[in-house]
Amino acid sequence: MIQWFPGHMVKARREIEENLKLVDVVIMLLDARAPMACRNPELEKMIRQKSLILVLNKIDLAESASTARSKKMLQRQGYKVASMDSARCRGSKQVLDLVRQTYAPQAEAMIKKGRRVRPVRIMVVGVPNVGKSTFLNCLAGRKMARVGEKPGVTRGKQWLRVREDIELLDTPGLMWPKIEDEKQGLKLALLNIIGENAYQEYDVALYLLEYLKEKCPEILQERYRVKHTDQPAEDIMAAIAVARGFLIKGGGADLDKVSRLVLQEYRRGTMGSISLE
Ligand SMILES: Nc1nc2c(ncn2[C@@H]2O[C@H](COP(=O)(O)OP(=O)(O)OP(=O)(O)O)[C@@H](O)[C@H]2O)c(=O)[nH]1
Ligand SMILES: [Mg+2]
Repeated sequence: MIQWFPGHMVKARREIEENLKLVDVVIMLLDARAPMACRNPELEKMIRQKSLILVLNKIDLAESASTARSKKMLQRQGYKVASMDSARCRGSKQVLDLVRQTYAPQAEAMIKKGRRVRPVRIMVVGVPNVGKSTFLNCLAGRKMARVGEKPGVTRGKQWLRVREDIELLDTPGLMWPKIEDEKQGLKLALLNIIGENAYQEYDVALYLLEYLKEKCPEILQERYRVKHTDQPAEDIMAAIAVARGFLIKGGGADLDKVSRLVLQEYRRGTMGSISLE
């Protein structure tokens, strides 16, 4: 079973909890390729009392039909949902509209009392590496928060005035102590949400190949030159090694190298936009 709950997250959890009092709206980012797997039960419990907006991020790496389906399903459950490509800053208008809508009752109350409407305070939360800092930079229109390809980049909290009317709090990606569902752990690892020392790349690559085999065998055939996709994922892995000439000394297949390759190509979208839900 994959589990990942590094020490700094205990402190991060406490800080998020403390700062919730200061916040008007919480925006929770989910990876559009597997939004359900990205839902952190602990985090959702903590923010239960707050106005929440869900943002399906990285839509450029997801299948649009699948993103639309997830969005509809979440909306039916009563959530406010937007979708974004934060890397290219596409979709921010949708998010800002939802923020305005959510903050309107509070803003009106301030006006009624004859007070100046203060900037809306938004906390951005989510599991690691979903793009929280990138999202914040997009809304700010400039690079204010540090971004990175690996999970665990943002450590301390920081309030940033991103626009005239918005203050944003970036938070470190948060996991929860125990992932109950094995598939969920594999999806999170595949999406690079879980730190790489918490799993074997080989196991996650096998999961990916198994998934591709069922869902889009043509990728295995065309991109990786696998002739027969109806064989076990282990054999597909070996076939890719042979086709690519990934061999270890003595002539055996270099399965670690294949694992790294397919994980990287999935994560970067090189093999296409493939959703997991
Ligand atoms: N393709 C694509 N990549 C994105 C998008 N948003 C973020 N990224 C990339 O995802 C990686 C993680 O981005 P960050 O903004 O650091 O993610 P984070 O949620 O702040 O991560 P932690 O601080 O580690 O929790 C970076 O390589 C970003 O460039 C997006 O919408 N599309
Ligand atoms: Mg960050």
